[in-house]
Amino acid sequence: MSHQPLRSIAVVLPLLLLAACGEEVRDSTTRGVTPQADAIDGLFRFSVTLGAVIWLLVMGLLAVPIWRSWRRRGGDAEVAPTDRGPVRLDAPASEVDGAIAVADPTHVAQAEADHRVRNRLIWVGGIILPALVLVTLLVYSSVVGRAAAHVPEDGELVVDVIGHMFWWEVIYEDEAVITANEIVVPVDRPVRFNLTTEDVIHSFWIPRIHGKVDMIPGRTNTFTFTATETGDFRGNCAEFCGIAHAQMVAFVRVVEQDEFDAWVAAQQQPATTGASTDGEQVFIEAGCAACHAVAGTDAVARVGPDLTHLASRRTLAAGIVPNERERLEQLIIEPQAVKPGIPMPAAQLSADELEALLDYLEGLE
Ligand code: HEC
Ligand SMILES: [Cu+2]
Repeated sequence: MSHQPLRSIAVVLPLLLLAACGEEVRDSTTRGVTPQADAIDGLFRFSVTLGAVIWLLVMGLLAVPIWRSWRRRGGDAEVAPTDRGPVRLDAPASEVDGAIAVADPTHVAQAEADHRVRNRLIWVGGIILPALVLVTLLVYSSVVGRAAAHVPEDGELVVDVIGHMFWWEVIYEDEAVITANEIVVPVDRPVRFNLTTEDVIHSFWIPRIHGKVDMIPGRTNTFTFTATETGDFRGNCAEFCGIAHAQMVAFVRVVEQDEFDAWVAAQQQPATTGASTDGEQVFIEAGCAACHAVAGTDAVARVGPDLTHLASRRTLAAGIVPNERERLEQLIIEPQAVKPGIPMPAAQLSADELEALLDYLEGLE
């Protein structure tokens, strides 16, 4: 036998063990912060445990005949008293079996008993047990599915999240707030997400909040959750949607209710444009207003993210770079270098225009 498989195990096993030493994964489904995520995780753990038990059972059953045949060969070699003469160790298995059956009538009864056991094994192990396992999983997963679906609750906050190539539009209709990529919600209050898309199919997935929910053109999928912890919970588009699919990051930021109220109040204000009217001029003239909106100005387009309170966001281009002046500059003059595939043209601006534009954008708090 070649030692190749052993060698592979010797390499892979320590690697797997080492992987367990890693830092705690931030965005793991196993660390839910909502009852809905916990329910889904419970189903996952149950399925894995059940699978492991069944695997051990099957391996155990497989070991029985292997052990028996090993023992039989070993025994024959020592005793082998048949009227056909000693059984040769190198004889084929059928000949060995035949020799034993002729030699001892109790073996016939034994064979019949074995047959009955085998039949019972087929019935129980092949039909009844799998049916039970599948029915259990079906019932459990429907219970979890129901618990994790949209269950209308009093006082829920409604947020529309719309997928775009390659960013997330976020609308709080009742509060008259529009933002992008970073969804702020209060802790301990039911929140309902209405999910749809402006272009192709995307899938909205914040692992610690809820399972994946597809965003499908012409349809609105919903789910409700109640976060029990504050914090920033990250997720990514989970349905391949084009070149920048892997760079389509979303955050759900869970904050205390009063922090949420303050955030909403700030977002409802028109843009603080006082600082740089030159910059606003550049913004309009450079064509940015063809795709972006800034509340309180002539820019009202909704092709790209609403920039009214751009400076209040922590990241740019759907979670790809931190919201800093150099990054903003790079995004404007060479967007493809920041995020290949981004549907935003590079701006042609003089140094003065660029400075004014950056001042303006940084003033949008
Ligand atoms: C053809 C439409 C279009 C034009 C014109 C355009 N943009 Fe954009 N812009 C987009 C799209 C689409 C995105 C989102 C891309 C993504 O994140 O994948 C975006 C993203 C941005 C962002 C990041 C916003 C965020 O919250 O992440 C900024 C800032 C921005 N654009 C500024 C500008 C400026 C300044 C101009 C003018 C010089 C401009 N854009 C011109 C389409 C456009
Ligand atoms: Cu997507």
